[in-house]
Amino acid sequence: MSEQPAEFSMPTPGGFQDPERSGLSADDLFAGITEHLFFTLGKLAPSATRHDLYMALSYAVRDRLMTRYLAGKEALNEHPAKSVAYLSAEFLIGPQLGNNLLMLGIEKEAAEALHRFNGTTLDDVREVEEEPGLGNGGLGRLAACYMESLASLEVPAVGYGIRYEFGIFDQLIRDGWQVEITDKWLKGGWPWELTHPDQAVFVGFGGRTEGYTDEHGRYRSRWIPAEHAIGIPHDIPVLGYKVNTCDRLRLWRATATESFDFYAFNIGDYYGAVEEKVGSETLSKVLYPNDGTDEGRRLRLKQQHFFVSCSLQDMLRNLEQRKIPVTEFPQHWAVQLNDTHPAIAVAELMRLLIDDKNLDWDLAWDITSRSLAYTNHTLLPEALEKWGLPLFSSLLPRHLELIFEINRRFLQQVRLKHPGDDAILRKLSIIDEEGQKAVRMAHLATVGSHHVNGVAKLHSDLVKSSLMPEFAQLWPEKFTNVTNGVTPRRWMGLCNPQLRGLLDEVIGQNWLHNLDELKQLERFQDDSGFLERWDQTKLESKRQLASYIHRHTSVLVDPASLFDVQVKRIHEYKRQHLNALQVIAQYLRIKNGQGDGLAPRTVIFGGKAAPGYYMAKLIIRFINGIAETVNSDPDMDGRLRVVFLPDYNVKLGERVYPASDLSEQISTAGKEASGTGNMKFAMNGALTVGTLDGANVEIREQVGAENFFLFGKTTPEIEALRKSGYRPWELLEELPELQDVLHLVEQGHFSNGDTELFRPLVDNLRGQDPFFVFADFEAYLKAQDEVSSAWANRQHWNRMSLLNSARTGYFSSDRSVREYCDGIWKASAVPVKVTCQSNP
Ligand code: NBG
Repeated sequence: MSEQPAEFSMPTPGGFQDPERSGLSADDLFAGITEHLFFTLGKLAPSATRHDLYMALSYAVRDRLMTRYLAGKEALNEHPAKSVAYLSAEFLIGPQLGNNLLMLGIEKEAAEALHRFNGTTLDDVREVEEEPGLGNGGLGRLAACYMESLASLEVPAVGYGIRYEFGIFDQLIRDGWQVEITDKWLKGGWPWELTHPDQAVFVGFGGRTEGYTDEHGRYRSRWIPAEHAIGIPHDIPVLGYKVNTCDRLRLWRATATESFDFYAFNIGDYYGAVEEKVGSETLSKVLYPNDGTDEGRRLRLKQQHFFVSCSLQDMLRNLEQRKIPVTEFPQHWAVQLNDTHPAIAVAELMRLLIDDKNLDWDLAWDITSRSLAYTNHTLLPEALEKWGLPLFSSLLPRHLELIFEINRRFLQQVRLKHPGDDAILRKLSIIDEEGQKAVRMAHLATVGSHHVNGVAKLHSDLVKSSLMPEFAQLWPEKFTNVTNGVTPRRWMGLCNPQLRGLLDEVIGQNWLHNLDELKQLERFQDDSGFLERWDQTKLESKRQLASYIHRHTSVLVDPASLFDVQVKRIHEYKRQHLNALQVIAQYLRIKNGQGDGLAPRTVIFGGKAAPGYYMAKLIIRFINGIAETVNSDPDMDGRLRVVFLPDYNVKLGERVYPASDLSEQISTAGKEASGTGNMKFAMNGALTVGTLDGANVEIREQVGAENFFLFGKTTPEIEALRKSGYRPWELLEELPELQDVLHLVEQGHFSNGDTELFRPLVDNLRGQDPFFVFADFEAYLKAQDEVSSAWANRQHWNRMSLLNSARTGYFSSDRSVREYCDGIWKASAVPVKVTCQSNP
């Protein structure tokens, strides 16, 4: 990536001592907090609550981002360069305060300033911060990591998405079951956003199209939408690590065009008078949990079109304001489609260029297909989006016309390559003609993009070989891989201060800029004194997690035991039930006096199940049943504990990763596209027990096979088993230990004698076992035995742990984002200079 410098001087309004509010000392921050308590919150310092202090400090920190936030825009005006537009229906950004302090390098100063308010600590205020749960899991968190790395690498970028009023639900556990309650992240006020109503955008829905002849005698089509919504941008600054680049997340909130229908009101219909307003505003009300049910499908498609249209119009307006011709769109915007949720962009950009900007088809198509690129995040058929034609045409009639034309031209290209092959036309068509006709969004995205990438080597290979082989054959150069990465700033620097301190001391501070520098740790691999310190930092994090566990679940766990952790969304393919069955096997061994070689373990689970996903919810109930029985059995004291941590989210992840010894990455091979939790664990020194799936494959390559507990069938072996007719009930006959485990479950041992509760789970495994739990069970137990013996030699374990951290530089999202910039976006750094106080 080449670099172009740009300079920005803040116009200085007179009269203030610190006109830019840029001072970074403890005194400056103290003044900022006091000022915001008084002027923004209307509070006097002595009566300020923790939440007030959190708000006031956040505003003071936000002030310190403003010069940089504005400077980036100015820099682009002076030196036009390509910006990345990352379109994503989800951004799981996590708490902002601590992260911004880290990025500015002012954690100590902020702590000192806060301390002057009755000894308040940073932890006190960070604890009351609500996190915006604007995503379901890995996909949304990845988008947040990428935005951070883009800013840290000084690349101009905007993350476009939806400002859901209600994000992912909060999870409670009642009687062992998951209970969902609405997430009210905005209830206490959220200080990190800037609303720009002046930049609002109109979006149409429904209605009809009509043909007409324009003044040049050309036949054209015009869309007459039945309704409109207005999108109002809410911007969240995304500051890079110790640089001046401050990118933006631009999230759209929907509001009605006419908030009040006076005619309806005058005839006495009060409800009718606000009906349209209520209708338009439900658009950005709630994030969809990914449970693949039909409910709300119409609203979901509306959400997708809403945010995509707002974002593309915003990009076009931006060019217009800078007097850049629309034909230069691809030189100025690299638009990334994060999964198929924004895939409607292919048709919407065509519509805007043809209908609004009056370009002809070929030019519009050239611009569109040179600007868009698509990332695929899953092979699971139920997650590949399709929209039935009746729904699509009633909501987006003009888009459907355009899609038919895109498809017609595309299929003509296929015909030339495969003359007379109707089967291939049916397979590749954007329109699924089988059964109820539907638009295949992955096909639309692929046809309209210049690159299509998977998110780990194995996954990208499977996209080419099994998901879209005919497409890959047609356009081999289009398909590529970018293995996921995570930001080391949040996932090591911020969440693991103990480890950060140790690393800063022994390898210097540059590793947070360049994670490959962790390699230097290798020189300590045989230094027993250092390994002891390594162990102590881990122990300290485990103590803190143990205290959290006690406060939130009342379970007492021993920080000296092996913390064996599986945190992620609950899904059958991720196989939390395989882990649970293995825990029962260990329990039985201990009960039967055969547990001598077993490491004392605390097995920790966490994750949300989609509200409509019955089997996933039953798995949560199952884990809680096991926990209750195991934790109340005196025979298990000092040997086994099981914990289900409620409400797993970014904030909780920050507590969990540093405190883990063993990372469970046990999905059925071929199912997990990449995983990113697996990387966070390894960076923080956890060893992995895992299958050859997703990015596990590359983690094992990097850290070394000898520092990874591998088990299980490979993707081709699973495929072969499926093809040969997998019969789990027969397999079970050869697995006596698993039989004992299942008998105990069926006898109601983990359900207070209730023999029915877990029957659907056991019957499903015995009868179908769609994710090959039985097939991998024995190998998994064996791998867990290896874990136990490795734990017995602590010096050796610590060495493996150290080597895991040392060799995970590759999984920094900086590396992934560089690959996107060089290979897909062709975007470069634009370093920004500011004349206000710079970073320490
Ligand atoms: C998820 C995959 C994960 C992957 C993330 C980020 C979806 C559709 N996919 O394996 O399941 O790590 O995407 O790429 O949420």
